[in-house]
Amino acid sequence: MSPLGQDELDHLLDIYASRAAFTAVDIGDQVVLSCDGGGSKMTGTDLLDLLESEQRLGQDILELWHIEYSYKAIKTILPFQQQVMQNVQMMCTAPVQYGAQPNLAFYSKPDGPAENWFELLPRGDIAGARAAIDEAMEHATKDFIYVGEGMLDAGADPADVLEEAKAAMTVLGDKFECEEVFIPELIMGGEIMKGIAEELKPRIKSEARTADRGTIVLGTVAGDIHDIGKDVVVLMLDVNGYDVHDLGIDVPIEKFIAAIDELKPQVVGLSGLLTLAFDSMKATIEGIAAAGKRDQVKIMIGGSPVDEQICAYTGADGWGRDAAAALRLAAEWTGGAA
Ligand code: B12
Repeated sequence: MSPLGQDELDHLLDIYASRAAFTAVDIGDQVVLSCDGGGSKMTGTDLLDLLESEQRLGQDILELWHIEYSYKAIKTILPFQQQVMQNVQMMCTAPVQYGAQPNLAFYSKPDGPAENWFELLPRGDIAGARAAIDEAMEHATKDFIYVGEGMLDAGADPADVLEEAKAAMTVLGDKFECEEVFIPELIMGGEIMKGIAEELKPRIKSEARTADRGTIVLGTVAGDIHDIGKDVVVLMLDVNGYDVHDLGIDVPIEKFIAAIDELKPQVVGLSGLLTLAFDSMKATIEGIAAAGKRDQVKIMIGGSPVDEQICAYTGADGWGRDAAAALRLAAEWTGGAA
């Protein structure tokens, strides 16, 4: 596929920036489908046109996006999108992607309810600023849960809701790398993500199977304290009937070995997000082998930077991109269906 020329890029920008409800553009074999005008402008006919274009042009992803799912905007958009989602599910097989991005500034004055920390900080009111951020985070978490529950009501897979939230965390990570946000924002993002997972847990649990499918030990390897992704994996394995033992974060090799001794798991999962974690994973797997226990367990690794190459480097039996992959590996290794 040849790269787009400047004219075409400008044209695309016009489309994305336009207030039009739906636009289908045919450039070569591609089709760009865009819904940027907010929910209220899309009518049944637009939806049919969109689906027709999509099927005719072979596009299999339908995106329903709204950038700012926060505070004021969220409540009016969601019911509309729920309906669209239900229609889409009845009429075609296109996966529906929701966009949700946290913007804490929307929760502070003058638009939102919390005090504005950008005003409080220069006045030296650090405690007040901290309280205002906490308040904003509470609102943001509630709004995410509102969206999450709405998507579930409309028939979305609970795991997809968590994956959507994960996508927002990836954006945050990229911004951190470019020095657009800093550690406090990472912490806030982490808190929000944990809040979402916690709130969705009962909902996911009630929909999942509960058969006893085997024992799994999981932990974040030594030197790494990231646990949000590991917690999601633990949650998904747990609700799918595995007896999961979470060893926590920064887990030393000896603790994994002791857990294998005591709990006799079929599967051990190692999580890690730092580049440093690769060596820790390798050392953990070598430690398990040195303790004579390597053939007693299958070992899977995961975390955003992990791939096939890292899997080979560490000596793990498999790796997973997300909780669904962890579930597939566990099922394969314990002789069940994912
Ligand atoms: C939130 C966050 C934090 C929070 C963590 C809070 C917490 N309780 O976990 C805090 C603020 C504490 C933090 C600290 C640090 N962080 Co940080 N953090 C992140 C961030 C933004 C999001 C991570 C996250 O939670 N994602 C959401 C979850 C759901 O996704 P996930 O973890 O990928 O998990 C999924 C899959 O990977 C998979 N999975 C996960 N585990 C497993 C296990 C198995 C077995 C399987 C099969 C699958 C699997 O399934 C999960 C669900 O889908 C990432 C950015 C990123 N792109 O990942 C940076 C990031 C990981 N952090 C980074 C850094 C540098 C740090 C710090 C060193 C910063 C500092 N200077 O102090 C410290 C690390 C301290 C330490 N020793 O660990 C870098 C790492 C760079 C690198 N290559 O090493 C990243 C990539 C940011 C960046 N782009 O620079 N961080």
